[in-house]
Amino acid sequence: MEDRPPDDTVGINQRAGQLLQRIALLLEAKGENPFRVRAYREAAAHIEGMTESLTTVWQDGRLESIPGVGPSIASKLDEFLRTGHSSYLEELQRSVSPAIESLLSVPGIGPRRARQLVEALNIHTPEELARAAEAHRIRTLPGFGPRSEERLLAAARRWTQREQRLLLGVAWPIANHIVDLLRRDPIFLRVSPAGSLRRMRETIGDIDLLAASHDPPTAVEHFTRLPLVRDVLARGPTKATVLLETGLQVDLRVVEPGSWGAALQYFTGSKLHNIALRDMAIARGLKINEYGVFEERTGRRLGGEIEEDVYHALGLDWMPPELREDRGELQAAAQHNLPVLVEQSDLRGDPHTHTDWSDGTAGIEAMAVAARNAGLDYIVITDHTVSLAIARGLSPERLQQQRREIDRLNRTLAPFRIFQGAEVDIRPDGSLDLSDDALRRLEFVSISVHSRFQMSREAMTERILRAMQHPLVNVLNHPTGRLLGQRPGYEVDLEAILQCAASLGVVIEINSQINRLDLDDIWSRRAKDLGCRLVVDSDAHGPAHFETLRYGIAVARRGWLTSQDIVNTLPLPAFEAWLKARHGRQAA
Ligand code: DGT
Ligand code: CA
Ligand code: CA
Ligand code: ZN
Repeated sequence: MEDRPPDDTVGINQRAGQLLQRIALLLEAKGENPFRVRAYREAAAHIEGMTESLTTVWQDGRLESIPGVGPSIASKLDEFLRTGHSSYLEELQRSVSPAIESLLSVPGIGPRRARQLVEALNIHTPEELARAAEAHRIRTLPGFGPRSEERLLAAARRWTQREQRLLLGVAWPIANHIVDLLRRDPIFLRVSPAGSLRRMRETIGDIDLLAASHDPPTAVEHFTRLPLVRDVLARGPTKATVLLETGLQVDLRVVEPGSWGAALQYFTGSKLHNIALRDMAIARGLKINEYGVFEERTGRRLGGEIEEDVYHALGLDWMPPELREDRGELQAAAQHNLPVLVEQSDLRGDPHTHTDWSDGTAGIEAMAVAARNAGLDYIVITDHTVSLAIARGLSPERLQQQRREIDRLNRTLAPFRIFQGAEVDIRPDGSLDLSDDALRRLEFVSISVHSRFQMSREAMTERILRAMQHPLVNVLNHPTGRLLGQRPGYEVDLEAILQCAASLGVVIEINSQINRLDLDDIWSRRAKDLGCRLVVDSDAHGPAHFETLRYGIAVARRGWLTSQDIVNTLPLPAFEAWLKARHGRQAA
């Protein structure tokens, strides 16, 4: 997907989607017709899922061909694409009180509760909400109680104390766009992401870029004059910090080409990795810094043009940035024992995708074609099951209808292969949301917790352990349920779950959705050590979402995983054989 248009499909489509989502929220706050609210949300979901840039669709006069977009929404998109803002949104913001809007930003507070809190208790901000909950003033309101007060308190605290870190999946496309722009400018000899972005951490504090140039001051000048720069916060002869139009902060440092490698190593970090590395250097009578590697006694420079110089000088193998967290990578590099990390191009299929049969935005064929264009040989369609009503979950009858369409498409799309699976809901008692008969008719079963997150740790652990015992289960999805920046995972004994998964042969998911990345890096590594195998999948709800596989792969790499650890690196015949072998174990 490297032939992305320069205006960055994901960026503009996501910003337009966010605009419509905000309008929907404010309309909801005003108690507007729910069908109108839903139309905005539906249009937003479709736009966020499109592979084509919204700009192109708009220029071709095809806005109204987008599902959910009628003349009224089209006119708002038109203004947004022309001017970058929406007078309709601004008008709505004027008519909804800032207090309501501010309270709506706390997860778990809808318009009705927001209005109630403002009117009854004169609460205007998440901070005031937290204080009122601490003073037990909320439990007295009609419709609230001690439990819901406790939950609101936790949500308000999380909101007010949330770290202002950006999702990797938001920062990465923007950073790469800037890197592309700089690389086209001949004053820059080399440009690379650095810092946590190059290490592909799940969230990013600020974007760090490194460049090499024979003329650093002019290079810095060119950087600060990029059109997407709103403000220059700091500037020197070799570095600058700028604020982008989007509010993002970017640090650029420019070095002479001779110290490129040393500087790249230094500014990639992590800080802990660098400190450990420096200690190793001192023990060998060496000194390393952002200019190079030096002999302590003589001051002689041993290298620094390429990153390998730094590691090789210490007898270490070069290692991928994802490993540089001081989690044993230096010892492994010294023993020439680093793992050969899985790469995105190793993925052969995607075992977690949705279609418009449930809450996806595209048909089965469009999803299959998008997966094929992303270089995959097979996908599993895993639409939701009935208990997930908001996602229009499928009944056994609907699943059978869907199967006929999948069979038909498999005849026309071969050798590409579509498998029929389902993302089966785990009920609160640990039973599955489909009968054994219906499960047996599927080719693949993955299971998820989507409800009752507030159970006790023991009950939640029991619930998931019981669900995994079902012999037809292939994969446990997003095992912790966390949403980055929104909610922590539910309370659960993950260690017990991973142990059980390893012994049952249930595969653990690394979900690539940019706000899930669930399991995370540390637990993925633990899962492997306990004997689990994993999948890296997109949970795509639209054709554009296969791009997010990059972020799930980053988690796997940061978890030291190789392609042998990831089931969907199997070629189609081997994957099919794995499904058949599991399916041979009949449900009791
Ligand atoms: P972030 O921005 O919070 O996501 O994390 P980083 O890792 O990008 O950290 P940042 O932006 O403060 O610094 C970028 C890199 O510069 C960092 O990964 C390593 C290097 N660095 C920064 N401060 C220090 C330091 O005090 N000592 C050493 N050895 N390296 C540092
Ligand atoms: Ca940074
Ligand atoms: Ca920085
Ligand atoms: Zn899903």
